Parts: sequence; C-alpha cells; structure tokens
Amino acid sequence: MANVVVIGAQWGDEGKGKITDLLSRSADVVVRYQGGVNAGHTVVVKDKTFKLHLIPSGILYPQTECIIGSGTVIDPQVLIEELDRLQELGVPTENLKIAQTAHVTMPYHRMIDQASEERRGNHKIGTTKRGIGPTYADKSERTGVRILDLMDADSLRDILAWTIPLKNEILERLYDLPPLDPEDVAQTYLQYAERLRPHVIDASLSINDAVRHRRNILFEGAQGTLLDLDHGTYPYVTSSNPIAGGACIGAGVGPTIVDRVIGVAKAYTTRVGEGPFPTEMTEGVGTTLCDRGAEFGTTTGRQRRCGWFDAVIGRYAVRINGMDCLAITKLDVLDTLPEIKVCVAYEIDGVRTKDFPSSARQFAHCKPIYETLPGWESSTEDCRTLDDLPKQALNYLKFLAELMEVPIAIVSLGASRHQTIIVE
Ligand code: 2SA
Ligand code: MG
Repeated sequence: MANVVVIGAQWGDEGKGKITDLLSRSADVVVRYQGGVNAGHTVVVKDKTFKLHLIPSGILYPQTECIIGSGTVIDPQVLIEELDRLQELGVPTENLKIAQTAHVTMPYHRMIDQASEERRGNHKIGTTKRGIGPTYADKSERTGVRILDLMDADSLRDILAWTIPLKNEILERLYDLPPLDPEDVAQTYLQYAERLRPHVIDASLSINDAVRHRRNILFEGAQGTLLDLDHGTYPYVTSSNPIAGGACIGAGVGPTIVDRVIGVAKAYTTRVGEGPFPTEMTEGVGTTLCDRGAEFGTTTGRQRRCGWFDAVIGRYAVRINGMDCLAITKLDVLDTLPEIKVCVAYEIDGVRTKDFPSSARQFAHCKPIYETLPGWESSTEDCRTLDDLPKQALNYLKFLAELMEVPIAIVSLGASRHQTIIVE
C-alpha cells in the first residue's frame, strides 16, 4: 500500500472515516495531520458504532500506530473522553501517540469561537464552535499553548500568566463574558496533561523513522478540499489545510515520501455550515438525500445541506490534491431516484466554465449546468463487484470518472465494512 494520503474531495463528511478504516487494515501507521475536534468520523464495526473526533479510526486495529500530528489542534478534554469511551468498549489505546508540537484548544478558544460567530451576524461562518479557528489564530499569532507546554507546569503557567489577561480583555470588553483565572485553567490543564503524558511523542521523528523502515503510512485528512483555508471557499472554510499538501506540513514529512493520494467524494454533495453551494436543493430530492443519507453532523448534529454531485468542484479537488484515484461513497443513497443530475460546468456572468472560480463572488453567483442520467431504482446495498451493479449505476460512476479524469478505485454502498466494492 505504501504511503497514502486520504482527503475529502468536497466539503467534508464524504465518508473518509469508512475509507480510512478500510485502508488502515494494511497501514502500519495512521496520521491525522490537521483539524481538531471539529471533525467527526463514524465507523461501524459489527454492531458497535464509533464516533471519533480526534483519534484516527486506525485505533480499531490493535497493531496500527495512530498519531495525532503536529498540524492538529487538540482539545484535551474531548480527547480524554474519546480515550475513555474506547477503553469502555474494550479497544486498546496504548498505540495512540500525540505530537508534542500540536497546539492545544483552551477554554477561551471555545468561548471566543461561540461569541464571535454570534457577533458576525449574517457574516457568520457556521463553525462547529469547538474553538478551532481561535486555536489556529493563536498559533499564527504565536500566543498558543502547545502539548509540550502542557507537559511542563512552569512553561504552562508562564504562558498563561500573560496570555490569559490578554484573552480576558477580549472576553470582557468585546463579548461581555466572565474573565478566566490563569491558575484555575493551569490546574485543570495540568490534570489533563498527566492523563495524556504517556502518549506524547516527537511525531515527525517517529513518522520519518517509519518511512525509513518502509512501514506503510496512511495520512488521514479531516474536513475537505473546499474547506481548506488557502484553497477552499474562503471565508467559509476551516482554519487548517485539509488538502493533500497539508499532510506534509501537519505530519512533518517531505512531499517525496507520498506515493498516492486518494480522494473521497460522496455520490452527491453535502455541506454543513454557511457559504455558497451551487447544486444545493433545499426541498424535494434534497430532502430525500438528507433522509436516506442520514445527513446530520457527527459533531454538532446539524442537518447537512444536500445537492447533486458537482463535477466542477470534483475536478478542482483532483487538481489541488494531485489526486490519483477516487473513492465514491453512499452510492446506495441514490437507489430510489428515477433520474440523477450531475453538475458538469458553471455559467458565470454568461460564460460557461468547467474550472472552479477562485473569486468568492463569482462562486456565489455561478449557475450550475446539469446533465441528467437515468436512475436505477433498485437496491445496490448488496452489490460486491462492479458487475453486480445495475447498468445505470455503473454508467453513473463512469460518467463521474470521465468528468473528473481520474479512475474510481473504491465504491461504498453503506456504512458497514463489507458494503464496499474494491475496483481491481
Ligand atoms: P470550524 O469549526 O471552524 O472548523 O468550522 C468552519 C467551517 O468548516 C466546517 N466544518 C465541517 N464541515 C463538515 N464536517 C465537519 N465535521 C463534523 C461532521 C461537523 C458537524 O463530521 O459532521 O458535526 O457539524 C466539519 N468541521 C468543520 C464548518 O461547518 C464550517 O463551515
Ligand atoms: Mg464528518
């Protein structure tokens, strides 16, 4: 399997959790390289459902080493809850490792995320309110707390002694919120530190060691290409780099070690949070997709917006990620539809284009141009090979692959591990 990056080709929730779970079987090391507890992966194994926010789904394989890399932001409280839950379910967690250089989400990050969303009014982003943006902002501003600071009481107290008074000014003056006491925060976080200490490592060193020993590494992206801070639908994006290039920065490896990039896309499109979404359908088929696809956020429970497959953003994701192949998920959700549309191009100011516009204004005003394909109106849930698929479903997949100019390697037809077609 070599070294593989798995990324979301849309706005997140493409079913990366299931695909990385499948690939984790052949991985020796799984690395999360960006994002924080805004992510939500649902993995179903036998009759147990695992909802993971920070811990890579590879944790379910006892021999796999799981690393939360330097490019992530870690909310220790949530991470500890996740560890507890896995232990309750009998999943060993000693193989979880945490980068000492990852940044830590503090109470004021969550408070500021919530308050600033309210303040933005109709300019709000629709964040998960988990403090992600403010944690990354502090990282850029060089006022952040890193895991290695948590591990050292003096260092933590030293940082909080000057940053918390600064944050208190923001909390009190800007948002009318109660101030925090540096020593209270330090004590709470030092307790978290003791629980996490056995897991903390120099992640880049470990990952590069694994590379040298030719172990198979899976880099697991969270969120998706269109939520990328640099290349997504700014400002309606997350504050990290979910794209394949983010793996190098977030894990601390060079680009020469990546062998393959797999993009994951749903057979239709969803988006959660604010921002333009050309193929969105707020009723009719949109409702069917939401119901049949159980489209609710794993982290926040928010209903996801649904629409037809958009091959313009698909092509863009192929380009931005250097994608080698695609995994198409949730094909079964389309089983009942008599016809299926695919957005093949946009019309922008009267001009037809197949290229994603980098101007947010243009993107907000583009008109999707559709081609309509016949549906298959039969269940695909039990299909295990491409030959098992109804002819219309196979044609639909071929059409997507042609539009995006990338082969389809995996098709998923349900949440369970066995509801999968691996294309030889
Ligand atoms: P944030 O919280 O600062 O990262 O939010 C910024 C934007 O990024 C979107 N975002 C997501 N979109 C899809 N899925 C995500 N994970 C959860 C899930 C989301 C949930 O698996 O369903 O439960 O609501 C995720 N995380 C961030 C977010 O909606 C904003 O548009
Ligand atoms: Mg998700």
